[in-house]
Amino acid sequence: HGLLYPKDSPTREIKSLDGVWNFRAQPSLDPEQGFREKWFDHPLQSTGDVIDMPVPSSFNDITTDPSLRDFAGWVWYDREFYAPSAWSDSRVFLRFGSAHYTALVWLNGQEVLQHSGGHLPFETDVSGTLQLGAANRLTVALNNTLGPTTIPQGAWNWIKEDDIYPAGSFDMSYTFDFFNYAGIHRPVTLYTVPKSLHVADVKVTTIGVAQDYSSATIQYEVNVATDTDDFQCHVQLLEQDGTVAAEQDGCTGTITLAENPHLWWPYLMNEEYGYLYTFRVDATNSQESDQYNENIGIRSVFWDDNSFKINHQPFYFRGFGRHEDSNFRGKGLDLPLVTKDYNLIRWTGANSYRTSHYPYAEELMDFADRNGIVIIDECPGVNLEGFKPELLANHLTVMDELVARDKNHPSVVMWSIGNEPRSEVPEAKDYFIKVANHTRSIDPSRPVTLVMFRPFDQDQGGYSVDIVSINRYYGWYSQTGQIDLIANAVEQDIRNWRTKFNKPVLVTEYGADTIHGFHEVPSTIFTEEYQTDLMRENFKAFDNTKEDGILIGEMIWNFADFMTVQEYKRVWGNRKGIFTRDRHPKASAHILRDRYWKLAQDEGLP
Ligand code: E9O
Repeated sequence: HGLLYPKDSPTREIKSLDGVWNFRAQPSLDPEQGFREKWFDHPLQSTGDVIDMPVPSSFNDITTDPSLRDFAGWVWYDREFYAPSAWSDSRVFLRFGSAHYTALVWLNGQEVLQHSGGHLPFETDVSGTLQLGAANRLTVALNNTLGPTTIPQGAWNWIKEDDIYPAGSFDMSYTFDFFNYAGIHRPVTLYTVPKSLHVADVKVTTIGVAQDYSSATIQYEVNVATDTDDFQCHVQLLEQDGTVAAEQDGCTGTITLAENPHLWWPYLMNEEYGYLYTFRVDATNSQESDQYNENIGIRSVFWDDNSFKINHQPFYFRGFGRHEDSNFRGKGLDLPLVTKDYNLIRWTGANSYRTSHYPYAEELMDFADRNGIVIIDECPGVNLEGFKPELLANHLTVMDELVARDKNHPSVVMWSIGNEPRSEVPEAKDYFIKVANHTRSIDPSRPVTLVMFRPFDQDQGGYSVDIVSINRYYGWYSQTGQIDLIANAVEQDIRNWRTKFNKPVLVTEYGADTIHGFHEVPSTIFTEEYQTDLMRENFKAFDNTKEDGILIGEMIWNFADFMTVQEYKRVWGNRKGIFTRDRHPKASAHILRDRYWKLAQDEGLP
């Protein structure tokens, strides 16, 4: 079964279970209590005090309770809902967009789902458990604890009990800086499909775009879940205005659009950026049929040792590293924020971003498709270390789940198998070659990158990749405050990576923490002037290496300020945003905007 995004259609109905749920955190001294007392067997309310918790949202910033903000362990959610009796002719699936990190799910006291991994969807058929025409109770136990083999990794430690710290004191640490927000982060949905057959998965790949754009070919594969083999598929490709561009029978096949197809173009590369077709599938047997409508874009991605191209044209990434992060909601899906962010991205003239450092909500990916924003799709393998077989197994699974979810998004042009691994150790080489090759085997249509940060001569991860991505902080984490040393160092460094691995190079991070409203001339660190000075020096290095055909893109760290773990090096989070956490522009937003629009103009605006 695939993990198609739940959409309604003439044959499918959707019911959202988002809203205010009951919630209870399980004190760390007795993590088993909820399981021992079978909290999933009764309304959570009957087990003791519950509080209101919105879904989707992180739970950390919702209350005033400090122990909940930095909580580690099990939390419990439940809610009641009705399922209409009209659903008796359907199968019903229960789907979570994501829940961080390990989830157990019960429906009416019966365990129906388990999932580990905080950023990808999971679902199951609940037809047998759901009570139609009656009330149902859905219970979720969720654990945000990270360990040595989870992706990403972390450590949960009891603090030794002594005369200073009471029993039950603990801390949780992790290898990355962003705050480990937890909760049911994305929509919870029930959806129906016909009983005897349904479209379980659809995969559509562009396999050819003519050099003169006069024609294009896509290949498709529809997976139908059914018990019999007397069924057929009818597929239609619909233009944005609804007219039929092509149609044919068959659950697998190719379609060639021979008369000037509408290609999917990145933002500012063509007037018709973000053009989407609807790929409509009707699966039918003698009794009933099911329809699913997938949005697809027709575009080619090409890469070799010297170039990266979309629709045969060199593509230079003008972009951002980002986070899913905001006040109150933490990492919970927030559509007003998502929409605002896309408007700000377009305002800067950017054409791309990386989903640093985990897969973002499916709703964001759809926005990227529609807005022509190009995505480097990153798995949650951030700052990995140790490289043990069990970690590798989980890493391959998360790549499977990520590619399964995002394979049809035209915006996704590259997979990132990790960010800043401790890849100077020899075992990193083999580890990342395995992850990269596995990713290529499930999706040969996109290149693979790994984002590296060790010195180029020590790194072992780069042997695995098609595109070398590097994070560079001259003037910040090294030679702090020395603006004059930046340009040459960055340029030389880019050239060194190119020489070592002989692949196109992408700078996926550079930047400086900046408190908006701090000003100083000459600039000193944390002022808005320092951030802009540092950027201008980096730009010099980018221009020189771009001209030599080495650099294929630049992404500033970060789009917006974001929350981190509490530590004395961070003042209310990581402040490298060019927007504040509330999305107010710093001076840097304006100079980035000038540069990105200038780069777009040099390429020739449509
Ligand atoms: C990853 C990103 O998630 N790169 C980090 C970003 C940062 O601002 C973080 O938010 O810290 C930068 C890594 C730079 C490593 C330099 C190490 C120098 C040690 C003194």
